[in-house]
Amino acid sequence: KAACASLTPDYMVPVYACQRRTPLQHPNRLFTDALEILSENAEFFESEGRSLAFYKASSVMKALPIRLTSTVDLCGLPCIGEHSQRVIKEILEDGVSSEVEGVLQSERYQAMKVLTSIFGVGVKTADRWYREGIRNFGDILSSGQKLTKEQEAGVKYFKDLSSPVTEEEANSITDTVRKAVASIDTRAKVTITGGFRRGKQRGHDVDLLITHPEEGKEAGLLAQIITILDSQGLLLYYKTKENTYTAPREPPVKPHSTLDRFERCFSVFKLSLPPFRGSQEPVSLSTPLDKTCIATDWKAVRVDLVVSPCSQYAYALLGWTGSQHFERELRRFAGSEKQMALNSHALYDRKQNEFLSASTEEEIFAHLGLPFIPPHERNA
Ligand code: DCP
Ligand code: MG
Repeated sequence: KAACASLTPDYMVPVYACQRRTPLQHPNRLFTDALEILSENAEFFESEGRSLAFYKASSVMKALPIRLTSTVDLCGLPCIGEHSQRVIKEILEDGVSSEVEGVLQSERYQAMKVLTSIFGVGVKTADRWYREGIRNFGDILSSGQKLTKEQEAGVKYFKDLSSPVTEEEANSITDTVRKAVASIDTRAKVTITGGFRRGKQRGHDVDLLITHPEEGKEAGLLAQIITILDSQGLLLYYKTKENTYTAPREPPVKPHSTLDRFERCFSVFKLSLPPFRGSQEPVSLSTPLDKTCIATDWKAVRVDLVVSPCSQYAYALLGWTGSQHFERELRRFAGSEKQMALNSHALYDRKQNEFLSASTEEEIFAHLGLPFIPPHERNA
């Protein structure tokens, strides 16, 4: 087609996000931010299909190597539906999308954004609260809502938990957990996963994966780690979940299920901070004693600890590195293109009727017939 004449091979974008390289930085942020607001807003209305459609369009644009300057450049790109094209066209012409501006101004979006950002509050709860007239943080407290223990922690530490976790803070927490783990068993291993493994400099939490080179020796580790961290006064809140994954002898029932069954601890850490960070006044000889570095400051940080037996470690690592969309696409690709079922525990081949073992992420990509995509390029 004539309209596609300007396309170069650089523009060839494969359909599945797990088939393409998506770096953290890309030149089309203006468009992807807009599309992701529409995706998020659709999610707030529990329109999963619409939410996914906008996200898919955004994700394709994140993989483009150059900045989009004309709708002609959209030609030949997958997953960018009519609605997304309209939004992109408007941004190209006016610099902004009126639909996105409308969403950002809407009372519902603003309220849902705040409410869902509270630890322990999902879209369903936020929606119910919204319908009861709750709009902001203060409304929750004054309405006398019955909160879960998790939500209580979310409310109590809201300010800290809504400020991003820096890479430095994530590394400091990882070190602390490593020390605790090493004091129990020097062979046990702690790996940072989630956004930080993909090269993000900020995140909403710290995701740590724990394993042991000897199968079975990972059992019981988490309880001991928690005891140590708790005795050091480092856990402001925590809740554990037992491992409910039994040795795979039958194929996964729900191939698209995103929940894994590893032993896990959702927590809020008390992270010590160096005193007098940020905008506070520098210390000098005339600084009153009570304003010098006597008390160390601290910050609440969300930390997830996940324990995997070493036989499932590669799958756990792949599943916990994300991005969430990259994971969703890996599972969709496995199911639709390869007749396989993938989750964070295993890969099942429905044609051969067998589980495919892997000790590295590379082997999993190879099982799926995909080129290996390193963590830094999984920011789909
Ligand atoms: N994950 C998933 N499906 C979910 C939730 C999580 O596949 N429904 C996986 C992919 C995520 C990883 O777990 O990358 C960690 O989840 P986070 O919510 O912590 O996401 P990130 O670490 O990617 O982002 P953030 O920087 O916000 O923490
Ligand atoms: Mg994370």
